Amino acid sequence: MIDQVSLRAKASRVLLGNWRGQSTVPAGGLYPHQWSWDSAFIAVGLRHLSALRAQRELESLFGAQWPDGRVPHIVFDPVTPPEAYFPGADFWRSAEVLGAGRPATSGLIQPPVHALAAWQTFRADPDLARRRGFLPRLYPRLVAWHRYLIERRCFGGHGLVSIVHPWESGMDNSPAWDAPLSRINPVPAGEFQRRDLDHAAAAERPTAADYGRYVRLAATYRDHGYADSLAVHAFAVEDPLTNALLAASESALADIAAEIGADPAAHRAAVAELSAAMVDVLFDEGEGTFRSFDVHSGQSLGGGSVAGIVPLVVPGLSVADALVKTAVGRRFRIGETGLPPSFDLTDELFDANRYWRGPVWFNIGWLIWRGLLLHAAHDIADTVRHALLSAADTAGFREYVNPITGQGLGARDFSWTAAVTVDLLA
Ligand code: 9YW
Repeated sequence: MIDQVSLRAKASRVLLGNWRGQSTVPAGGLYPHQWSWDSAFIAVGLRHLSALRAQRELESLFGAQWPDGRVPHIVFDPVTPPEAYFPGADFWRSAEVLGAGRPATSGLIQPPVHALAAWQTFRADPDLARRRGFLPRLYPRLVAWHRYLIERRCFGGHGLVSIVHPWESGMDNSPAWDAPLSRINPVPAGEFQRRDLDHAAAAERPTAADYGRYVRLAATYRDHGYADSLAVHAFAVEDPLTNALLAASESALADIAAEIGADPAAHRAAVAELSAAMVDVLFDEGEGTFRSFDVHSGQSLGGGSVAGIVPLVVPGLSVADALVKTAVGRRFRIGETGLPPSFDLTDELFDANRYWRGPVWFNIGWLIWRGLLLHAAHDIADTVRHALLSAADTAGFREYVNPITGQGLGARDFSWTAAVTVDLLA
């Protein structure tokens, strides 16, 4: 039995302990700055503890938005020593593109879950939000963010957004990226110093070769002034998670537009267009899952990533029943365990302890829980909810857990694990 009162108190302590005045760090040691999609999940939990802080969390992130509309994946805390995280502000050199006087950031993006979080944050305290002009101020920024994705990142000609780096997927070392990443020449390990291994076991993190490839891709983008042309990007992949979250966020933007007296029609149309393109290009009917599409090779990438069932979060998705079937089938076993592994349990590439190659992540669990509710799979959603709460309780708000044993792995006192817990308890 979970003691819900005590679990909520413990989760709140983690979340409030990681607050840094304007935003929340994902985890004190390993991730000492602000991360884009972390802040969105954090706001979803924080809204139950302080609606004001949840609004600030999103406002501070969008305060670092680039003039081209991109929302950077990391906003650097100026008072944290540079050696605390690699690659830091001196690697990304955002000031060379943006000029001085703006927050130092990375030049990559992360999945666009922010409009969804903004709408949830509004709903926690509409009076406060209206008094502060929260949505009228954020709406144009969210629109510019989505416009950047649609206008600057649709390289494949399918009306789908491409990510240009595994870090942009939010699922860094997913086996889904092995093939396109294998074409990249790694920067040798001696030419940069990883900081993640100071905080987590090497067996639970990406390998040295993968890390060298991440650095190569990021440095190339930087050296081209963060220009978005396919010629610059050796890695360009249409990923179901990114596109599904964009569609779900467009649906939230329609609600936001209606609330502030703007026209929601274009947002509703975008949901339908994105969802049709996803089904058309990325859906694998035989496997009952979405797969990424590699723009350079023109090939679908291997299935198996949990990203393939996250499109359950898209309202009105035509293939939702097939996804639910896949979720409860032998590859993910969500109906029995309630814990979605990040990769197919039956695949030889499944690795129960290594980062995005098998472990359960709480933000993904939360998305799947919402998606199951959205498509009326209430019993399975309830199983997921209970399993996530019990895993957070037993393992103590770890970054990820082993899907077989439930053992906690990665960073401790991880913010989105605590945030999702608070929201699931609400
Ligand atoms: C990194 C902060 C980030 C998450 C990503 C996760 C990991 C590694 O940590 O990225 O160094 O950025 O994969 O999804 O946003 O929690």
